[in-house]
This record gives sequence, C-alpha cells and structure tokens, in this order.
Amino acid sequence: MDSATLSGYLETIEDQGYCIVEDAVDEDLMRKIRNAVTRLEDENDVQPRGNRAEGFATKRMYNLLAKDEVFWELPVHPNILPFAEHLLDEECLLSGTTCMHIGPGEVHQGLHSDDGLVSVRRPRIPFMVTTIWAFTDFTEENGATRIVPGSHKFDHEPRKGEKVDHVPAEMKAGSVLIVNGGTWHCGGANNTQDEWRLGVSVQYCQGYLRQQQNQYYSLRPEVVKAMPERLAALCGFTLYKGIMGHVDGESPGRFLGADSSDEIAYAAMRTKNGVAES
Ligand SMILES: O=C(O)CCC(=O)C(=O)O
Ligand SMILES: [Fe+2]
Repeated sequence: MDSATLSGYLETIEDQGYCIVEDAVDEDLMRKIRNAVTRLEDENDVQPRGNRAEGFATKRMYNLLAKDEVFWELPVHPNILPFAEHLLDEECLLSGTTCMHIGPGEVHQGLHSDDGLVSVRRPRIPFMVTTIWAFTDFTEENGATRIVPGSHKFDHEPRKGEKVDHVPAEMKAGSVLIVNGGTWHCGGANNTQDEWRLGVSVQYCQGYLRQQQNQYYSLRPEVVKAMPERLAALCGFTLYKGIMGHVDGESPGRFLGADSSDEIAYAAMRTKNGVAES
C-alpha cells in the first residue's frame, strides 16, 4: 500500500475510529484460511461457548498461530501491519488471533471497546488495534461487526443499557476492518437461515502491555524458531525498547536458540537502551 493511501485511511480512523480496507487479501490466501478454519473446527469439534461475549451460535478458536502456519501470513501482512505500526508503534505486539465464525441465530454481542480493561482515563491513545478480516462477505443480516462511529473519542466505556447508534461494517470477503482499540463495537446478530459469517481478528497492543492471549505458552520454542523474525518479534520474543521482557538481561529469543532473534535483541540493547547510553 502506498503512503498516500495509508494516510487517507489513517485520517478516517482518526475521525471515525475505524476504516475498511477493501481487497486487502488475495483469493489464494482466503481459500487457505477458510480451509484451515473448517478443518480445525472439525478436528477439534469446536462448539459455541455459550456466553454473551463469545456467543451462543458462534464457533471461536484462539491462538491461531499455534494451530496452523497459514495464519502466520496475517499479522505481518504488508497491507495491514502498517496500520498497527502507525497507530501504536513499530514495537507493538500481537495481542491475539481469533477466528469468529458466527452462525445463524446468533444474537449481537455486548458493545465494548477492545482495550476497555486498560484503566487510563479516556479519551486517550489506543492501547490496542484490532483488525477483523472478512473471509466471507459481512452483511447486516449475517452478523457484520457493528461499530459506533467516533466513539474512540468518548470519555467512558459503554454503560449497561446505554442507548447509542451503531452501524454494520458491511464489507466484501477479502476486506479488513481496522479498529482503534477504544472504539465501541460488537459482533452483529446473524438473522439468516443458513449463512455463516467468518471473521478472523488479528489484534495488536502496545509493546508494554500484557497480551490478551498468552503467546509464550501457546507457541512451542521450535515453532517460534521457525517463524520469520518479524512475526517472532510481534509475538514478544524480542525486547521492548531493548529492556522490557528480558531474561537475565537477555532477549527471550536467545532461549529458543533462534540466532536471528538473538541478534536483533542484542542490537536493540546496544542502540535503544536509553538508560545504558545516557
Ligand atoms: O465478531 C465480531 O465481529 C467482533 C467480535 C469482537 O468484537 C470481540 O470478540 O471482541
Ligand atoms: Fe471486540
């Protein structure tokens, strides 16, 4: 994506709290992801978890990077990662990867903001950026994510029973919805007879924040070692600003025997450790 296009989208997010990037994903990747999701749902006999947050007719899976390498393409995708790098910064982390397969009869989720657990007064910078990838069309009828435009500027989290207008983020398969972590939203109700809505959420957070899904325990060392460097760094296997996350002063990447992430960590400590250098 060229920088003028990216700037245009970033302006929309600044104003509205979200934007939709159309045609972000090619057919081949869409097909691979859809196949992986249905295969994993079958293999693991995934069933709705039966609560308002996770849904009563929605199949969800978490920690997708550990489940199939095809998901590795999403967090580092060149059309999408720049949004997280701009709205957070380049040392942001991957907070979670979740597949949300909303089935017929689902009711809408409760309105929330994804970084609402952070107890810093609003309005504020985003602590998270959520990207929701459409692998089927998202329509108002089949449960498109609902958004409260401009709500990233509100001074509170949604209150129980609070009435507010929301709009469906309708988009074609292959589009990605980018959401400021402070924007109010929810998964929509699926009022169709037989249409499943498949979305995958790739969520990023500030590098100093605890990740929503635990990457360290879900990813085996040999898996991280096989990852591209950028992906391993996003998962948290380098140091934040050359310091945070260390083990006896060294990068967590070193303990995986990953030469490359070890190198990055040492370089980061030399060049970015303001304490040591000043
Ligand atoms: O499924 C969706 O469209 C949104 C889900 C969501 O916002 C969440 O689980 O935090
Ligand atoms: Fe959400």
